[in-house]
Amino acid sequence: MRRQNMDRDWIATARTLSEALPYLQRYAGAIVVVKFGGNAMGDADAMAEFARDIVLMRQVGVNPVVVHGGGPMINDLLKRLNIESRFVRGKRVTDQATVEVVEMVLTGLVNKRIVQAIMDEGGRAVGLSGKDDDLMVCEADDPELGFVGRPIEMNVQVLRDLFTAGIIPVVAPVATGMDPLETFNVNGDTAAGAIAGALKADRLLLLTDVTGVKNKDGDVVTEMTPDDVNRMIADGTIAGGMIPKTETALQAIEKGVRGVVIIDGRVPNACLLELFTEHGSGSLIRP
Ligand code: X2W
Repeated sequence: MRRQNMDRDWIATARTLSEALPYLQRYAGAIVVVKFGGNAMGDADAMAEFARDIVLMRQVGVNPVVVHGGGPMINDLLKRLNIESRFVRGKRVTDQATVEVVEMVLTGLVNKRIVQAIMDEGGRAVGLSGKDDDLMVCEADDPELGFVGRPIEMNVQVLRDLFTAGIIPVVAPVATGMDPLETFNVNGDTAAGAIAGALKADRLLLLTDVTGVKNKDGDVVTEMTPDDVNRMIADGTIAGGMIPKTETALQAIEKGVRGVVIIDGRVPNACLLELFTEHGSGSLIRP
């Protein structure tokens, strides 16, 4: 409805849209892979807001791919089934019973929740896992971890087919092995990096619940090269959970991804802020 309304600065809203033009032009036709972690999914509002940003990206001509996690949701069901679980170097030790729960939770519950949220915002989404069309084929990462997979072969044509149809792919990090009866649990960041690498994506956005990569003084470093990252890992500035994330970033860049951004998914409209404003958010790693 058209009306006079002085409660909000509508002129500023129009200006914001106008200022986004160069960014909209830059990203038109770009491939952007977004890793949406279980911790970032929080409540229904956070999910709806994330879905809205993804639908907006698609609407302005970006080809987004959502790769999700769901660690906390897997923990919940394992607990209800009295199955104990532990992590080694950030990855879940995965036996046969666990991999069944992982597949049910990720490809069922979590994947479909995200698909529904995107549909609810007016987008078109299709959920798949690494098993669909052999998107991601894995081998065992480390015998100590059981059925944890390391991607060895990617077949991303199905994602390109979905882009052409205007459909947003939502990928659960579960994969098949060279033996088609095998199922592997893949770390969500690893899966997102492998998919972004195979697509030679323009951007990989790793949504986390920290503000980005910090220097020794605790300030977020807004831009880094792979050399900077290696130096910061070697001298201990990058530590803990940030190590696998930055390593994923380096591997993705090696495969041809143009830039990887580690951003705080708790910031409202984090993806839009990163892509369509001059401010960006979090830490950009690029050659
Ligand atoms: C993860 C897969 C889910 C995931 C797991 O079992 O929890 C491995 O650890 P977040 O929410 O992104 O942490 N897989 C091998 O990565 O979830």
